[in-house]
Order: sequence, then structure tokens, then C-alpha cells
Amino acid sequence: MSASPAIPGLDEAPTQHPKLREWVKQVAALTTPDTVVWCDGSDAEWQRLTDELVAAGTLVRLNEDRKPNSFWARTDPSDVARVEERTFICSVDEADAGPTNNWMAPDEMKATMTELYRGCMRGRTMYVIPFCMGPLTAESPMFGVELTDSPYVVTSMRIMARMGSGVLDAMGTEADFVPALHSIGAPLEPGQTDVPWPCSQTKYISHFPETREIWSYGSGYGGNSLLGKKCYSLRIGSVMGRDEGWLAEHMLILRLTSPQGKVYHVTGAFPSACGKTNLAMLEPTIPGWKVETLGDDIAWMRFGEDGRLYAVNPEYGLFGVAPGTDYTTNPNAMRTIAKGNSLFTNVALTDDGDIWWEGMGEAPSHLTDWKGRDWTPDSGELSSHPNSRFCTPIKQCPILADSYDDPRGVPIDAILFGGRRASTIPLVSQSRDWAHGVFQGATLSSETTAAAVGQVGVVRRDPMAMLPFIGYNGADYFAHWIAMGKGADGSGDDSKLPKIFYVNWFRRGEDKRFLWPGFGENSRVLKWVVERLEGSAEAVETPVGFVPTPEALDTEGLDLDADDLAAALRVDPEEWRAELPLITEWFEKFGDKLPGVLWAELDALKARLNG
Ligand code: GTP
Ligand code: SPV
Ligand code: MN
Repeated sequence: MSASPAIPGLDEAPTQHPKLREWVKQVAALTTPDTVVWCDGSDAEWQRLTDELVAAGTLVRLNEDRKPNSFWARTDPSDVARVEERTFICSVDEADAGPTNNWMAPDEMKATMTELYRGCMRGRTMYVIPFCMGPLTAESPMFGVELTDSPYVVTSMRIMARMGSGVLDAMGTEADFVPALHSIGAPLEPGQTDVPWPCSQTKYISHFPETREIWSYGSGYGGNSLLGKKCYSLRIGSVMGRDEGWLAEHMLILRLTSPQGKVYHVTGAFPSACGKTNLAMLEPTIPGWKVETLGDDIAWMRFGEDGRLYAVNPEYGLFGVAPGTDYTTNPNAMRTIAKGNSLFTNVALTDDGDIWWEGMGEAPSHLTDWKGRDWTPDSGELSSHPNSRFCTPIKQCPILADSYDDPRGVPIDAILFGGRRASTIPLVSQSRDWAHGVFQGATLSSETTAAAVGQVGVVRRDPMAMLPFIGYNGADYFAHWIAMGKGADGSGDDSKLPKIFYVNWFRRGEDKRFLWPGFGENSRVLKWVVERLEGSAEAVETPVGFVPTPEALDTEGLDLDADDLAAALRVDPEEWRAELPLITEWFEKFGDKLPGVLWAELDALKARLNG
């Protein structure tokens, strides 16, 4: 019997964790990389990998004076966004994936993907990335290990998650971890020259909720390949939350201080590319108010001992939409990336080695576009892909809140649900109570964006902004939200829970203009929210919730037409009556499993609209 030749690096595991060592061995035997590298997360490792990526043509080093230690990356033009059609929840029982997810039986998916993985890392290095979502100081740190053949993924993971030796040490020999396997699916034959962005036309983003495993194949793009993010922290995380009584949500987290020095914490669930990063880093336009950032994409929310809901951001970096980001819209994002140590993917490159994208002031006379071609303002095409992204350490955010590293999280006072709707949905409304708030979340609708492959601008239901991220049956997810409303002790007392609001920054006038200026001006809406919590702000009771009177909203110093403000706040019964059949159709998808509370909410809304 001849033993297969050892793979260099495989036996150099800097851990005695038996399960981890065994899994790495098995995956290496299946995928047959040339070498195995155990990532330590050091500066030296970053240096080595970025040098290699520059040599391979995947990255271009940016001008040190403009963006120190930062890089420009261009993907294959086909690999630019999440692939929802290729994303699967492989629960044992199809019903547990529910009507909103693609499903395949776990055995069948594993058989299919095992054949894809066989030999798929040939000619490449397999990296072992130990990572932790949330602080390492948590009572039960949320460990994961990603195996990947993409050095771009390793460098991105170093920004987006706590990773490396410290994590491996903390795991010891016993810790549970989520195994997350990733391959770009592009083996190299001997002598074959590589391309700058290897990937496969065959893609699978698979989740096994019962065994809490992630298998991803074929894509190098963020949401498909940085497996701690959407795959672990949202899809597998939501399953853990269902089983253990907490919530894994697609939410920003911010800390808001009033001129009187009172502190509030707000989370906000808006669908992909609908404003979380911008609100999380907001610079208020009203005097005396202060916003500090805690998270821009994901919140894990658990009950604290005092019965309040506490939120933690499991991530370590920002993976933000680039176009539209500017000193006028999101100055704190600009200041964060100005410190360097960042990756920019599918934006444009300036002639002096900096980056540019649509919305960043006046266009330079010449650029290299995201496809690597010459670009001028007359090109008639976008220089940057609409889903181009900056990937930057959250610790560089100049307004990061002190409590960011606190494993207990921050107590949440208000939850905002929001979507991108040209009509119907008012600028802000407060829910009547928790159940009505869950109804607002469950019926949230938004125009699709470039964050996922597919048509852009089509209105769809995106419950709690989690449509692509709920790791189980959506009806069970709604039931879990309703159960959370019974409070930490299940008593039904929702007085300690956050109040729920529904916002829409994207309503348009007849001339298609946005009615509300958005960005920093959204602080005016946050102020109204806080005043509602304090019981001091005026609101009118409408069929869809409590909406500010135009006077109740602080418009001091705001250059906004009174008609536009009225139109932004308007609740039009006709428009809402047109929503009713759409909501009915949406709820019917879930069959008998849909909680009766939501049907009751719909009936009550109908009655209010017709009453
Ligand atoms: P993901 O990272 O995909 O989950 O998205 P996100 O919710 O963090 O979205 P982000 O804040 O990056 O915003 C996406 C786009 O919406 C950007 O182009 C922003 O410029 C734009 N945007 C954000 N806030 C506002 C706003 O208040 N008004 C308007 N009109 N546009 C906004
Ligand atoms: C989203 O699409 O909601 C994102 C970007 O936050 S990605 O991580 O690529 O999914
Ligand atoms: Mn997101």
C-alpha cells in the first residue's frame, strides 16, 4: 500500500484541535491543493498575500500617499454580486427551508458538490482561516473556520472578521466551530497560466442548518465567499437564534446621543444596498445630536438579564456599497477608507493610483474602469459596477462607539424597518405595538438592487430585509419574531422591548425626484423616533401607524418644499388598498404555517383602511 504523498503544510497545523485537524485533512484529500497554509492573521501574512495577489494581477497597489496599504481589485465581470438563485438551504426536511429558499436534500447536495470539490484546488494553495464572529471575549465565542483556495478571500476575511492565531488559541482543543468550505472552483493544470480572477460558471452557496455547515463553490465575490458574513452570521446564525432564543438580523446598529446627553441605541433593517451603512455612519445635520457607529450590516440580538434586547455586531470590517459614497453623503465612510488598509473591488482606478466611483464628486477626465478599459466622462457607461464595494476595518471608523467590543452588546431602544419604495410607504411611521411592528417587518417591500444578480428595480417583499438570508422556514421566522415579543421570560410584557418604526428614504415625486434629501438629514427622523420613545413628539394615527405631523419633524434649516415634505409623509388609502392583495398573496405563500397574528394584523389594517 502506498500512502498518498503528503501535502506540504498540511501537517504543520498550529493546533491540536482533533476535529479541526481531521476536517482539514479530509478536505485536503478531496480537493488536492499543492500546499496548505494555516493563516495567522499577521501583518507579515497580509504583506505576503497582497504581494502575491499583485504579482498575479488580481490586485493593484494604490498610491501610498492617497490610500496607504490599499488595493484595487477587479473581478471576472460575471462574478460581481450574490447569487440568490444558486443559494440553497439544505435542511433534512424541505418544509424547514420554507417557500422563500431554494432547497436540495443534504445528501444530494453533498454528493453533487463533493464531485465538484474533487481535485478543485489542484495547482493552488488551501488556506485555513480560523475566525470568530463577535468579540473573542464573549461567554461562548462564535467560532468558525473557513477553508479557501482564494488569497483574495483571506485578505478580505482579515478585514471583515477577527481571525488568525489568537482565534485558534482561543479555540483550544474542544471548541465548537462552524466549518465553512470555499473554493473558487478553478483548478490549475501543470503549466496552465492563471487568470487574475479565477472562478467557475457553476456556483453553489449551500447551507446545512442541522449540522451547521457551509459549502460554497464557484464564486469569489464577497457575499458568496466571505463565509463568516451572510452564510454564518445570518443564514446559519438565524437557525441558531431560532433554536436558542435570539435573533440574527440584517441590521445596522448605532448609538445616538441627544443634546441633553441621553443615549439611545437603534438598529435598522434595510435590504441590501438600501442605506444601512449610510445610516450607521450618519453625520447629523441638526445641532447637538451625535451618532456613533456599532455595525453596518449584521446584528445579533439577545435578551440581557434586565429583560432588554441587546445587540452585538459580529463583524470586524465594513463591506460597503461604493457608488454614492462621498464626503457629502457619507463623510465618515470616506474618512474610514482614507486611513488605508482597504480593498476596493470593481470601482474605477484614477491615473494617479487612487479610486473613483459614480457619486464621488466630479468625474476625472480619464479613468480605468472596473473592466480594465479606458474610461472618460463621454464613455456613456458606468466606470464602477453598481455593486462595487469598499472593504475596510471598522476600527478605522472615526465615530466607532466605545461599546463596539463589549460582548454583552448594547440595549436597543428602537428598531427601524425600511425599504426602497418610490410610492406608498411614508417617510416614517411608528408601529402600534410589537405585533404590528412584526407585521410591518414581515410585509416589508423594496425595489431589488445590484447587490444580487438579477433584475434591478423590481418591487418584492423582503421581510425584515432578510429574504435572502433567513436560514429556515420564513413562517417559523415570523413566529420566532412574535415569540421574542413575549419578552425574555415569555410573560407577554413587551414594555422592555424596542419600539418598531418603518422608514422609507426613497419615496419619489411625480417627476421621479427623491422627495426626502436623506443621508445626514435622516437625523431629523431619528430625532422624532427618540421623541416618540420619550412620549414628547406629535403624531397622527393613520391606518398604517403613527406618522409625524409636518410640524413634529424638526425641519429647522432644512431647505425642503412643504409640498414635498407632505408628499413624503402622506398615507394614501388608495395606494395602501392596492398593497392589500399583494400582502395577501405574499402571506398565502406560507400556507398554514403563517402565524395567525399576522393574518389578524392584515384584517385589522384592511378594516382601518376601509373604516
Ligand atoms: P448592503 O451592504 O448591500 O447590505 O447595503 P446597505 O444597506 O448598507 O446600503 P448602503 O448604505 O451602502 O446604501 C446603498 C446605496 O443607497 C448607496 O448608493 C447610497 O448612496 C444610497 N443611500 C443610502 N442612504 C440613502 C438615503 O438616505 N437617501 C438616498 N436617496 N440614497 C441613499
Ligand atoms: C448584501 O448584499 O446585503 C451585502 C453585501 O451586505 S454581501 O456581503 O456581498 O452580501
Ligand atoms: Mn447586507
